[in-house]
Amino acid sequence: MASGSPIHIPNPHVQGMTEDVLYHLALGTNSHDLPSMFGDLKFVCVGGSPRRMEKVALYMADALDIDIPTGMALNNIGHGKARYAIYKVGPVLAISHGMGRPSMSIMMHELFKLLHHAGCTGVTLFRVGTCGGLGLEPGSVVVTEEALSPLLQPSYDQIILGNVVSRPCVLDKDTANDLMGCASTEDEFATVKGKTMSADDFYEEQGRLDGALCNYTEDDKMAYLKRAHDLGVRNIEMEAVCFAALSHAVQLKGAVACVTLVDRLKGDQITSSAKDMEEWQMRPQKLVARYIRKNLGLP
Ligand code: R2B
Ligand code: URA
Repeated sequence: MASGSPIHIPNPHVQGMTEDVLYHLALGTNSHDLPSMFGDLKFVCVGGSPRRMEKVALYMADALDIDIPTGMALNNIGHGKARYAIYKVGPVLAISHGMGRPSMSIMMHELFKLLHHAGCTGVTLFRVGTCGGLGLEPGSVVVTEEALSPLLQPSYDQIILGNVVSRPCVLDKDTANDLMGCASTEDEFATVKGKTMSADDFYEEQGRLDGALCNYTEDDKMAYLKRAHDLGVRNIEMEAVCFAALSHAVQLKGAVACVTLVDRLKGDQITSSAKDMEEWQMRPQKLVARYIRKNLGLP
């Protein structure tokens, strides 16, 4: 998308609506002045958990030298009425999406309409998340070069009006490369580029042996994970395909950076300490904050 173009919503019905209620965001075109609330947004960070997105917003405020006046808590824009947590710090929106693609998809539809109604231009999206790694030290960050379904195809399939509709998962190569360029040899973690497989489930669809149900062997699991690894998959999570397909469909540039919590070639259970994981989960946004600083021309 050209940096000055407004966000294109490829749905003619929305243009004819006298009011658009963004139900799950607890926002609407008649109830809120969306252009004045959100019109200056240039970067949107999405991630699974509401609490982590609050931390992302606070981290961005600090990294971008944006003051939150003393005594003023960061405002969750949905005021607890929305399904998702939404924070705005200057040109950055941080919004949670829950787990898996149904939850993410609802948020993305309403986010895109929010950006459209607010008249935003030149917005870049980031998913900052957690994942299981393939052959990586836990705590490493993977920047996604291509998002794949559990069939190891770069497509996002939905059933619409009783038909399977496949949308291509396309991520902007330049944004991924620029994000990779924000990694530093001085970082206490490795950042690698690789393909990301998105499953609709944490257990069986990710080939785990430790769910309540499992009717395959450890050899079956390893054969699947190795097949994915041989294709260049370096991490497994639950939203990159939806993120890539839907952002591409509205011509928004997006990139995905996730920290690995476990090496799935070695095990399934997530056993690292809460303290380590808390620190690791800051890592993707460290890269994104550097990207945003560069793009805002901050030293
Ligand atoms: C990563 O972590 C969550 C599952 O634990 C899921 O949202 C994902 O993609
Ligand atoms: N999130 C996932 O979806 N899978 C993992 O293994 C870890 C986090």
